[in-house]
Amino acid sequence: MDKGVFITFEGGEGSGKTTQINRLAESLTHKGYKVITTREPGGTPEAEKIRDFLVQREGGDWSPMAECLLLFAAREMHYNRIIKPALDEGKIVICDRFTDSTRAYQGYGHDLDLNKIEQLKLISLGDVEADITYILDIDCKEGLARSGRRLSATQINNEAQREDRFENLDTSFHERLRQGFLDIAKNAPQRCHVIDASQPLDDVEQDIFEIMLTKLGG
Ligand code: Z5A
Repeated sequence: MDKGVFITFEGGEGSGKTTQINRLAESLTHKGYKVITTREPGGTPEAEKIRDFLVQREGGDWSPMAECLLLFAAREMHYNRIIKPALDEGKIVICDRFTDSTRAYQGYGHDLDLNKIEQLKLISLGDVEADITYILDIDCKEGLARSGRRLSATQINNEAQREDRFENLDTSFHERLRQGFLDIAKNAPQRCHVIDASQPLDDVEQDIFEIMLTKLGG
C-alpha cells in the first residue's frame, strides 16, 4: 500500500477496544500488513504525561474546556509525530480513541459546545479524520462492570494513579456518552461502523474483521 490506513476504535468504558485492537492487529500482521497500534490520550512521551493528568484519579479537577485543550495538545503531537509518518510509510495505524472521544466525552458527556470542539480540531489538525472508525456499543452498566473488573485486577502501588477518573462519573454521563457515539456514527456513515460489543469476543472480532476485509478489498 502506498498510503496507509488510519483506523480508530471508539466506545464507552469497558467496551472491549483494547482487546479487539490487539486481535485485529494480529490478524492483519498475519496477512502481511505492516501495523502499528497506539492510543489516546497518549502515544508520545509528552502526550502520555497529559494522559496522567486527565485519566488518573488524582490527576486534577479540569474544566471541560481545559480537558479539551489538553487533549488537542496531546493529539497534535501524536498525529504529527507518530500517526502521519506511519501512514506516509504505507502502514496500517490502529488507534485506541481519537477525536470522536473528545466529541463524545467533552461534548455530549460534559456539555462542551460541539462547535468549539470542531474549531479546536480544525486549528490543531485541519481536516484529519480516520479512514475507518469502529464504535463498540454496549449497555453502560455492562461496560462499567467489565471495566471495574479489569481495573481491580490491575496491580497498582499508588491508588491516586489508578486510571478511573471517568469510570467514577455518574450513569447519566455514561448514557449521554453512548448516545453521543451513536449520533457521531449516524452523521458519518461512510467512516463509522457501530459494532454490538455485548456479543462474545469472537463474534465482535469477526464483525470487525469482515468490515476490514471489505475496506481493504478482500
Ligand atoms: N478521553 C476523553 O475524555 N476524551 C478524549 O478525547 C480521549 C479520551 C481520547 C482513557 O481512555 C479515558 O480518556 C477515557 C476517556 C478519556 N475514559 N476513561 N476511563 P481509555 O480508552 O484508556 O480507557 P477506557 O475506555 O476506560 O478503556 P478500558 O476500560 O480499558 O476499556 P476497553 O479498552 O474498551 O476494554 P478492554 O480493556 O478491551 O476490556 C475491558 C474488560 O472487558 C477486559 O477484562 C476484557 O477481557 C473484557 N471484555 C472485553 N470484551 C469482552 C466481551 N466481548 N465479552 C466479555 N468480556 C469482554
